[in-house]
Amino acid sequence: MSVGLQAETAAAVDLPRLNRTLQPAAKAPIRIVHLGLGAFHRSHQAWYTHRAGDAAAWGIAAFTGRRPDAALALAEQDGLFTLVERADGGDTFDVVGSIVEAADGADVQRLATLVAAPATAVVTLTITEAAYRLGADGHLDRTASDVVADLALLASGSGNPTTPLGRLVFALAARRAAGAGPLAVVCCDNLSSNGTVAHHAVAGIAGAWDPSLARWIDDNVSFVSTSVDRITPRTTGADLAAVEASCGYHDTSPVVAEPFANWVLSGDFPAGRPRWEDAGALFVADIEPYENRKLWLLNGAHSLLAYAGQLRGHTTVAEALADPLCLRAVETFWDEAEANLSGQGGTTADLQIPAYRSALLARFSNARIAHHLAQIAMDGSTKLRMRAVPVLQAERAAGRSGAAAALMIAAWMDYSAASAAFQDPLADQVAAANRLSGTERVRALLGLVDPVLAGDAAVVGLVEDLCGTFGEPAVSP
Ligand code: CS2
Repeated sequence: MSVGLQAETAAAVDLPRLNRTLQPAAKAPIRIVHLGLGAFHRSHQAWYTHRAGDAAAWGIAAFTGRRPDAALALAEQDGLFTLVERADGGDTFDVVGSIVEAADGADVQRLATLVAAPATAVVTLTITEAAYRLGADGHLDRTASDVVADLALLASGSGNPTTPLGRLVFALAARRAAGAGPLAVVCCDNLSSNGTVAHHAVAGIAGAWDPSLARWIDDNVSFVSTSVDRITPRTTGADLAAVEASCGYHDTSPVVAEPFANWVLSGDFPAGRPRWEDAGALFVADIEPYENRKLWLLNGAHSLLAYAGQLRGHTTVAEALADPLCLRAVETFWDEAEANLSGQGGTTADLQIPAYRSALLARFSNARIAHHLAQIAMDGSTKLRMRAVPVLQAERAAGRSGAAAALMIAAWMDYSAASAAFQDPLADQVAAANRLSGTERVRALLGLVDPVLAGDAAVVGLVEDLCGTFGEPAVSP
């Protein structure tokens, strides 16, 4: 929550502040530690925990990432916040009480204390796809400057790690030292096999610091894979005002989300977990079909709309989807994705793809949710590896062109050259590639997403031909 938003409404009205005196809500004991206290954590894992049948036994201590602001604002409300469920037909308001401590992510000692507490059974993560520091080869990039810096800090013991995974490794070392036993780490970021990715990244950092810690993690930490879903746009000043008008209190940290929510989990919880199934979570043995359906159909369409839509001058998902050129690109990409989802072990019927697709069209068209394309466009080099590359690879392996998946990559390339607001962990390399021209530029940009594809002249040619499909941009930052 930005300080600007707080100031704007605090000055405008004189209402009581939301807290546990105003809205009596007992604080559950801390048994979950969360890294990445953003809007999505609040609309998703915190909301599921709040609605679990045994919610009274499961409190969350949530840590911010780079800045303390969200923790400071939430701490003033004893962790309470309003969830605004925004349907086509109107808003409903619910106070969520599962976050019982909101802390600055830089407070690594507090994180270590809580992770080392025997009562803590679960660590959840929403730290962004890019924070796993995966190289294009799918493994931890140990040369990333912040990873190098954290490894040096851990080795020297001279300071606190600054990356979320460096902090988690530090805290897991404290748990080992305390003899507090096994626990589950639950990755809630939009990555394929996100539990395995989290495991590799954590083990990579731990192993480079202290191989015996990496072995302890392998033996004691269960990395649970999940598919998470709930469209959660950034909160605006108008949202704060809507809460005040409807609820009669001042809340600096409300979160707006669509009514739809989905959580599929796969893995063990050696120290227990809340009954999230009471709130609709699904526990499965094989998560891959679910995660591919979500990553390709929902997130893939999102990325395509983010780049194509902005190149066409649109600002929100709903606006972009109303543009026939963008809609056609999405439908064609979905056809390609679906052809490859269908191939998985006869799961097509369970996945109910036609219904899923039409539900997505309805969710994306919810014009009351102003989901900004610029928010989705960030970190594309990482996101495309999950959203476009697998479909493109599968299509080519099946002897087809993969042109719709390639179009998503081409639109990202055009956007990267056009946007003043381009944000990406590889922004410097992207800028350098954009100084090249023609085929060389396309090959260099593709190499940042997937070096193998960049080595395939036919794919480079396909992407190059598709560049410019959405016109020469007037992208607003
Ligand atoms: C979006 C996701 O920003 C993005 O990349 O695609 O945050 C998306 O809104 C969520 O995964 C929906 O569950």
